[in-house]
Amino acid sequence: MVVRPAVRTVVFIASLVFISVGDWTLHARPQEPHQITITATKYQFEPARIEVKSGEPVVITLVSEDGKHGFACKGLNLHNDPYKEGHPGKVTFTAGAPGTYEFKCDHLCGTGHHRMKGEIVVLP
Ligand SMILES: [Cu+2]
Repeated sequence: MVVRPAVRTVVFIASLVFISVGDWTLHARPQEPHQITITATKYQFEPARIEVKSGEPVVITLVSEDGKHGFACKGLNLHNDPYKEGHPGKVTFTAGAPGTYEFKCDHLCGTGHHRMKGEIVVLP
């Protein structure tokens, strides 16, 4: 069987397009967010230290076990309205520049409120 040069060229180009589109769809998939749950109790966060990678999407679910608590991380410009038992909060962000950023409870929750701190470590 003789394949004409024009047909060979069309098949070759179609193969390149097929390979390119396949490669593009592989890389176009959105990255699954790094899911982290932080539990707040009087007067601590658990875990109090979390690590994320620079550039990765992150979802932090904030769970309270004993009343209203807050969450704020000024260095990463994160804030969540007070959350309470059965009504978790959620903070979504993409980790920026590597570093260590303090977060704290920003809802006055009792005498030990000032101790409710933690840190988000953004790794390179
Ligand atoms: Cu508090």
